[in-house]
Amino acid sequence: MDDDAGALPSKEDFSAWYNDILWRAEIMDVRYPVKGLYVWYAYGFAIRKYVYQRLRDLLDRDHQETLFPLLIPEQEFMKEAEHIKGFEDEVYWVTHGGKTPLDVKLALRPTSETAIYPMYALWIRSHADLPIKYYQIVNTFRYETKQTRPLIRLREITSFKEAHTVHATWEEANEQVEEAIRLYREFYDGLCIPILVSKRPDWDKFPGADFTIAVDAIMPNGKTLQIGTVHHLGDHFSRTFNITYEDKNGEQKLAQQTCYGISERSIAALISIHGDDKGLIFPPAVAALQAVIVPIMIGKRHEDVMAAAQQLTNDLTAKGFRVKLDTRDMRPGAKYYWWEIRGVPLRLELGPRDLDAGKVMAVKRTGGKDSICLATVTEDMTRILGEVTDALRARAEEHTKSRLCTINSLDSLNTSLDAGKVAVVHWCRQKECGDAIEAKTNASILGTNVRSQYVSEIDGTCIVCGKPGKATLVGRAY
Ligand code: A5A
Ligand code: ZN
Repeated sequence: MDDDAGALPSKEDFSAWYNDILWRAEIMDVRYPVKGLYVWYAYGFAIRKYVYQRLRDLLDRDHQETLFPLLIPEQEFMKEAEHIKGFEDEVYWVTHGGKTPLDVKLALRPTSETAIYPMYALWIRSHADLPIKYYQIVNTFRYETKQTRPLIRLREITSFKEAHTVHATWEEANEQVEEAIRLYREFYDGLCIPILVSKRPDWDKFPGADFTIAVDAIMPNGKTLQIGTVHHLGDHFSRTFNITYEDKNGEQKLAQQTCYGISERSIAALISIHGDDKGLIFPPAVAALQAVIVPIMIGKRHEDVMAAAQQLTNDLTAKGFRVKLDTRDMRPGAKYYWWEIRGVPLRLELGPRDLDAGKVMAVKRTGGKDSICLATVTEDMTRILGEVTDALRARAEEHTKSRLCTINSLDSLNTSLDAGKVAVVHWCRQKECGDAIEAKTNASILGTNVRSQYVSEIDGTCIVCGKPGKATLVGRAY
């Protein structure tokens, strides 16, 4: 660690903290010489591995993983009118092979509907082929014009999980939308990240969708981050790409589709929501290292302590815990600092006195320590790591609750947004009133049909026109 770099900024100054922690904890290196493209450090990539393994495990219950090409021919990309309108300003084009201009321009996928659906049209023949539930985890490219930020707004999204399902009826596709929301809830619950699920207003839905359900998290500064979306595509794409099937009566029908995606924004939220003034804190389920073992070596007991620490490391590893013995020639304090910044949830300190007492000191990254018996340490580990998880979840829920408020007038809406809150207002769902809210507050209508334990769904009167309105989330979004 570079001592000249001074201290980590306080998390109060969230954006400074975020930029700093990414390199200090070795998550992302932002020095790659292309705007909006960043490099995963090995440590950050290990976190990604565990986070995405959870996502894969959830999906693999009843989806299958596939892999489609990165390049999409122009004529396929241009087929679905709304989809093109939504993405045309964001597409990177490959126009040459070496010095030769290509006959057909090739888009770098900004998302893969137009790569996947022509193949679905070939694969799907009969109702017996349905449903299809495929997903892939790939890089996608979007020429973002808003300010790019590591893990949050990328021009190369390196970790784009996109699922694409096909169903016989609109209702079955709608049931899949619900299922995807349940999957995302479970995924984020595993990361101890509280989420707000809502239906985006029509003007903010995915280009080519019937409707979009979004998953937002509230970041430490009160801004919201969209960390997942589920889209009901209806038959928009099946019409365009001719995805039809023969139903039980021998009739040709248009298929109904959904798609849903999550990116490394999930990791941005993970880092941001759980970190503190000392650095990161990872929930044990996705921590690259669940515990670091620091031998405290004093005088003649050096070899004893090291042997015991090695034994402890072996035992815990054999039980499936991800642990590391830090044998570096550094002061223990410097090691503590090193692993605190990197968010390792538990530190096990083992010195001569602990050894004599048959104990090891377990120090939780969320606060508190516990002297535990070496003899039972493998059982105690599960409990203590569980306590860290519980503390993180409770803290994150507290944060989310404290950021939400219910607002009845446009003036107080502005004040509370300025104070870093996410507001629940009532809105009649008319575009003009929506525009008025957004213009007055420089914020976004996140959505209606809010499904959250934190938000009451009781109807009220529109904050602009006074007509009957639905509970609606309003926030300043990343
Ligand atoms: N085909 C569908 C799934 C799709 O593309 N949906 S989406 O456009 O909403 O993207 C899915 C998710 O990717 C978003 O909810 C957001 O969390 C994330 N995402 C979108 N653009 C991103 C960007 N430039 N950088 C990082 N993540 C992004
Ligand atoms: Zn209104």
